[in-house]
Parts: sequence; C-alpha cells; structure tokens
Amino acid sequence: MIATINDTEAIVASEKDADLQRIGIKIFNDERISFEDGVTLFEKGSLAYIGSLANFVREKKHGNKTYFNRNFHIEPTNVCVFSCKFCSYSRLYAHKEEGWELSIDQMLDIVKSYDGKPVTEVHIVGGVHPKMNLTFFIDLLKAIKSHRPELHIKGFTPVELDYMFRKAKVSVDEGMKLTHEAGLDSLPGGGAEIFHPEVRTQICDDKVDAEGWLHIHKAAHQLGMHSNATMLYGHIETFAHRIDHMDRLRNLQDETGGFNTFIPLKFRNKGNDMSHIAESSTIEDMKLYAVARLYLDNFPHIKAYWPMLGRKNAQLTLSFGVNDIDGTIDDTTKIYSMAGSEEQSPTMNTEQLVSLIKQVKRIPVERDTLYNEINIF
Ligand code: V47
Ligand code: SF4
Repeated sequence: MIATINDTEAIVASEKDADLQRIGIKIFNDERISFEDGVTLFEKGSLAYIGSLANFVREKKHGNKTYFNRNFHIEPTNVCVFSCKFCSYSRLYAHKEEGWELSIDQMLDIVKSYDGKPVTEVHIVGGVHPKMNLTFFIDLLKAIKSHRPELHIKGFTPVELDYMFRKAKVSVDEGMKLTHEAGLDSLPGGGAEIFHPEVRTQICDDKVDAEGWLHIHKAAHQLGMHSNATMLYGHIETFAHRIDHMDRLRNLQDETGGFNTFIPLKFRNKGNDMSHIAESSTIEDMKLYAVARLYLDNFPHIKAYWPMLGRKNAQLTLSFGVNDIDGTIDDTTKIYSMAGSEEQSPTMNTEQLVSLIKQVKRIPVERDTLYNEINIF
C-alpha cells in the first residue's frame, strides 16, 4: 500500500531528532540527500524510521512489485591470481590442483543442460586465472551465443576484465567493444567491495582500484550496455566509507544512467582471512538496505541476494527498500556456501520464490535482465 500525505507527516512527526526530521522531509519532497545526511541516517536513525522512509521510496517507485529472474550461474574457475582477504572461494595459482577450471566445452555443456528450460540469463563470474585470457573468453561468449542467441549474458567483473585487457594489451574501450561484439550483454556488480582506499588497500590491495572499476562500467554504459553495482559491507568499513562508495556510484549514474541495480553483499566470515571479524546483525543489514534505497535516488532497483542473506532475511528486506530478490539459481554457485551462508544449496524454483514474495504481501514479477516484465504472478 503506497503511503499517503498523512502517513508521511506521521512518519516525520514520530521522529524527535531535528536532523532526522529534516532528512525525512527531503525524502518526502523528492529532494536528494547529502553525504552528511547519509552518514547521519546510519549514526542516528532508528530501524523503524529509516525503514519507513525507504519503504515509502520503494513503494513510490515500484508499488508492491518484487522482481526476480530465471537465471543460472557459470563459474569458469576458482583459481585466482589475487588474494582478497574476505574471499573463501579462490585458490592461488600455485595451488591450482585444489581448484577447478572449466574448458569452453564444459561450460557450453552447462548452457546446453538448460536447453528447453525458460531461463533468460546466464551469469558468468569467477576467479582470475592467468591462462584464461581475452581470446578464451571471446570464444566462450561466441560459443554461447551461437548455441542460444537470445540468452542474455551477464558476465565478468572489472577485476576479471581489467586483468584480461591488460594482458591482451588492449585499452578498456577496445576491450569492452570486443567482448560486447562477441556477445557480452551486460556486467554484473561484483568486484566493487569498498571503493575507499583506506579500506580497499587493507582487504583487496592487489586488484583493480575504484577508478578502474568505475572506468570499466562507464565504458560499458557508453556502448549502451547496462550493469549492476555491489558493495561488500559489514567488516572494517565505517559509515562514511559506505556513503563514499554509494556517492561514487550515484555520481557515475548521474553521468551515464547505465546502472540497473544496487546489490549490498553482507560479509560472511567463514574460511577466509577475515574470520576474526564478527558478521553484522540483521538490524544492521536492514538499515544498510534502507539507507541504500534513500541515498541511491537515481538507481531504479535495490536487490537482496538471497543465497547469501538466507530466505527469511531476504523476505524481510522487502520492507526496507528492496524490490528485487535475484533469481532462481542453480546450485553450482559456490562463492557463498564456501563463505558461510545459511544457504548451502542455493536453489529455489519459481514456485518457491513466488510464494516467498506472496507471503509478505508483495507482487512477484518475473523479469528479464533489463527489467522487462515477463510474468506477473
Ligand atoms: O565481488 C566474496 C563477494 C562478489 C565474500 O550483479 C563475498 O546480479 C560476502 O558480485 N562474504 C561476487 N561476499 C558476487 C557478485 C554478485 C552476486 C549476485 C548477483 C550479482 C549481480 C553480483 O562476492 C565479490 C565479493 O564482493 N564476496 N567473498 C564473503 N566472504
Ligand atoms: Fe579472486 Fe574474486 Fe576471490 Fe578476490 S574475490 S580473490 S578477485 S575470486
């Protein structure tokens, strides 16, 4: 149910803090909130207050609609030249016998196993293997497209792309053009972590930096491609680092309009070099989703990635600004089960996903990658 004028006045009146009231009025008047406002929401806002504001924005943009898509994942390898401290998934090249690496034929077999099934997207993301180069991935993209041309390929983070472009000695613009022409349709949101160098140098010092990440997404947008953006939160970052991250994304979105969705990723602490850091509470998770909805006024969608949050918490996010809960995912997705997610086998069929959304009185809508509506349930 969309909030009325009286509801919005009541929400602001329920708040005693003058700064929070002022921010609430800005939201209801459709005014952009500032960097300081974002930090204030984290520092002083109660879950009830910022949640109500975020739900107002969510319902104004999308009513009760909650999107999901039918997709599957391919993870070409978990061998990786980088050593992100939060990663439970990668195996250094020196220990590559402990990891996996798929050939083009093996990946094509995964695509073929979905023949006749109504999936609309394949999400390809993995480690950075020194032998899987630009030519290898161009051949993979072409092979998938020639087998199933209408399947949308969302693939490769700037971490993978930056490495393959540099090794092939092509510029970002050339590299993006080559991969796009070979069949890459859009970019997923991974590899963003926390942009601010005070955090990035501590948790993932050796991979592409913030400027490089944003440059690759900008180049993709300039070719007419869309993309997502993530933020890995709940470890050593401060509230200001979170807002800085969202601010850089909001600025690029003002320029290009190419982002579809923002996906907060909750740090999970099992089996990595940051296991001593406690995971964030559900209250903090919901606040993060709400502030993201309020700060990223130019992002159409906020997505909760349920394999990591768990089904119940993903359901809860739908009251805190989220309007998308990703897709029906094949159980080849290992990145989260290896980092301690509740969802050891992250598959949900469409019926289960639809009933999860209906249980909390929202309207399930199957979408394609670009949010064209396929089915309303
Ligand atoms: O960049 C790695 C994250 C990301 C951990 O665009 C971890 O639709 C939590 O970006 N705890 C890759 N997170 C996955 C990704 C993604 C997922 C779903 C949908 C989309 C999309 C993109 O996984 C990495 C990193 O931030 N990650 N380790 C961990 N221990
Ligand atoms: Fe490699 Fe990605 Fe893991 Fe970092 S998060 S070590 S880039 S697989």
